Amino acid sequence: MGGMAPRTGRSRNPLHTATPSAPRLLRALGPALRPPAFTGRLHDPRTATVLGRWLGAAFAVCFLTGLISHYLQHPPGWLADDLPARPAWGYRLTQGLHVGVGLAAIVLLPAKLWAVYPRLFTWPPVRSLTHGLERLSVAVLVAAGLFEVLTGLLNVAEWYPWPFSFVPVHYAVGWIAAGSVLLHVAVKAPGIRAHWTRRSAVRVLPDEERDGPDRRALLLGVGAAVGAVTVTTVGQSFTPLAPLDLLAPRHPGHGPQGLPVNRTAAAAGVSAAAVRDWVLDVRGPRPYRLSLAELGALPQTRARLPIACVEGWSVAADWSGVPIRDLMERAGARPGAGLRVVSLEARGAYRVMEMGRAYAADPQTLLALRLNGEVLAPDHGYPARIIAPNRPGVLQTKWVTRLEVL
Ligand SMILES: Nc1nc2c(c(=O)[nH]1)N[C@H]1C(S)=C(S)[C@@H](COP(=O)(O)O)O[C@H]1N2
Ligand SMILES: [Mo]
Repeated sequence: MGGMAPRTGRSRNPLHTATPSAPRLLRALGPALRPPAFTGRLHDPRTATVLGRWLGAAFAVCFLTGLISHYLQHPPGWLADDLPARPAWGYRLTQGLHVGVGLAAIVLLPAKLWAVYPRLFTWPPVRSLTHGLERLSVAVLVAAGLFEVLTGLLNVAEWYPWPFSFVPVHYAVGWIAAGSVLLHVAVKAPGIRAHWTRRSAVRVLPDEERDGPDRRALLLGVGAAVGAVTVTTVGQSFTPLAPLDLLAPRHPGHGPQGLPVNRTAAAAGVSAAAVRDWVLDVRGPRPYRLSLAELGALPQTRARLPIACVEGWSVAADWSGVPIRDLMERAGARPGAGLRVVSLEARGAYRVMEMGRAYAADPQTLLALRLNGEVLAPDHGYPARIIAPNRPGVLQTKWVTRLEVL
């Protein structure tokens, strides 16, 4: 035809007509607008329910452990004094779970979204007000879930390619995610119930309701992927598996004195000169100052305690130093007093830290001078740092220069 349109009659393509009328346009585009048809059984509600159950459990663990982490780091005033300093490994466990289960959700969330994405093409898109609201709640759930998983992952990698502060935003969106999960489970309750009862029913299932090899293969694949992610990362906090932590951002043994470092002395601007004239300044009813030699001459306590970073890595180590409560007593602190700790570091979010009564009174809360039998390395807080049981790593202040009894 050499590109020539037939001259007889009008072009069939509505875009070729000078002024296409709206109905004609719609009719012509109709086939393109019609939603695609999905026939695969893996996109059915049963697959969605099984994956949703796993993902829901993961979200629940992340939300609860996230709350624990938040309240340990930013306790409201009425709670600050009663935060428990025991069990010593508590935060190590809850934050290890938070990050470990969050990493597993990186597999589960896309799997679940893949199972349900044909629903995007539901026609008509909105059937009623309730249907519209339900779809809106799912959109919020998907957005909040993806946001939490993604920002959590990048935080673990210490990469912050966004203009907002990670902690408050990750926390706030956690509530949005939790709320929309509850709403979603409530809306889907009939389907979820049907799924459970079908499972336990004795009656013979019609063919299309039975788990076929395809669904089993999909679920096995997702399970294997979760297992692989877990086994190659969990070693950053569960040290027996440390040799396998190929994908973990931190290896628990890598760092001076066998302990990772998040912020080095150089990065914190703590120079050798600043450390040379170091004295510990203790403020309270009976203020006093101690040189490093004087501090080392006081009775020392040893404790095996973990550093458990909010980013997920954790390692136990042998610490020794002077119990904080001895130093506070010497300053004339009343029993039950709290403490403010100030670092030599010039600026930084962790320069000043406060600890409530339970931490200050715990015999294992130390102003540590030694780590694994050696004088602290500069990157671990030389000359002195805080180490306390059941406490987020960010609050284990390094390069301590001043204690203020509250
Ligand atoms: N002064 C000060 N102390 C600090 C930090 C800091 O940036 N400044 N980082 C904290 C964080 S986030 C962690 S996880 C621990 C890590 O201690 P480490 O470097 O000895 O392993 O130190 C904490 N103490
Ligand atoms: Mo940390």
